[in-house]
Amino acid sequence: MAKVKIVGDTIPNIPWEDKPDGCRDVLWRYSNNPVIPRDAIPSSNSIFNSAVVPFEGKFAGVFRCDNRARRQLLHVGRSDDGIAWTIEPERIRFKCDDPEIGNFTSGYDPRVIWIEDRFWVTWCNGYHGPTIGVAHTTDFKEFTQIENAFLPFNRNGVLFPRRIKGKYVMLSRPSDNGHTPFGDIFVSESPDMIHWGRHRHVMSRSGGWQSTKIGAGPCPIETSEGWLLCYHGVLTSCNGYVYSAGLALLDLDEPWKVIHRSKSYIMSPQTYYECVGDVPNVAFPCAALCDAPSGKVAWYYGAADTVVGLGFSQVDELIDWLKADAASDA
Ligand code: BMA
Repeated sequence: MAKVKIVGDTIPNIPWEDKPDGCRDVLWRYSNNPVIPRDAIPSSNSIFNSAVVPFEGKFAGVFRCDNRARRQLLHVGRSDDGIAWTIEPERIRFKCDDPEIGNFTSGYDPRVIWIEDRFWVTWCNGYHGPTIGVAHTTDFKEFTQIENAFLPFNRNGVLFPRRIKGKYVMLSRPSDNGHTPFGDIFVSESPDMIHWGRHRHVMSRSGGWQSTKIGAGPCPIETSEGWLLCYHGVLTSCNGYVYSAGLALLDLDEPWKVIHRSKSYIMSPQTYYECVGDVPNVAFPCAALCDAPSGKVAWYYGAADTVVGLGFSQVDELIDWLKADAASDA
């Protein structure tokens, strides 16, 4: 029984592996990573930065599959155990009332979350530059796309799992049309998932591993201590960008208020499959499964823009680590 309460699902079959003896990590990696290879479907160059959710007692998700023309596309995947995945070879064809918006050019870095009566998918959508695409589904067969949430340029649009004070709430990271050498996290609200406003600043880039830019990762996890947010941070080294991940706790009612924020990364690219691939040195979390009663959290992250990795952690340990790290002089 976890000390910190997670408000969320019970997932008795959450993928899990106990922390190895002697491991000092708070977020430890699955011993058989990567869980999805780059060539899981015939057309793929790489499969990474992808989102999964519990679905009908099993698991489903939306996967970033860059094809061999190096076009960024979104595919459905399904799994009985959250570890062995079958990715559909055909990409998602969104239904959309407005051909201007429904004219899909590219999509990447999806997030998926259940809110009230349906799954919502957000992703980085090509519309005269990157912005935040939004669609919903109930069955992972038919996806209905609605308006883009924001003007270009924006990335890392990440929804909260419930309305706050009656409004849908989304984190995002305004950016540029390229590889964006800057970027901070903002939050916006909407009465209807179409009109977004009341934009508030959440947090800016900071030192070290998060000094170039930051962006929200998986959809925030509601806990008795606040919204637990895992976010990525980027360091510019003489060898290019390095993508690591850290944690923050946000106020439950006013999520632009940061209660704690990690100074250290909780995960950085250190294994072979995170350091070697199409874009070396990238660990990019996009999804978390949480089993509320046990406090188990399973994280899915893109590794080196090439494959999908899985990691595990325990909510009490995450919060204890975050508080200690935030208060440290790291
Ligand atoms: C970002 C996004 C991510 C990618 C990362 C590293 O700008 O494009 O999809 O993982 O760069 O290449």
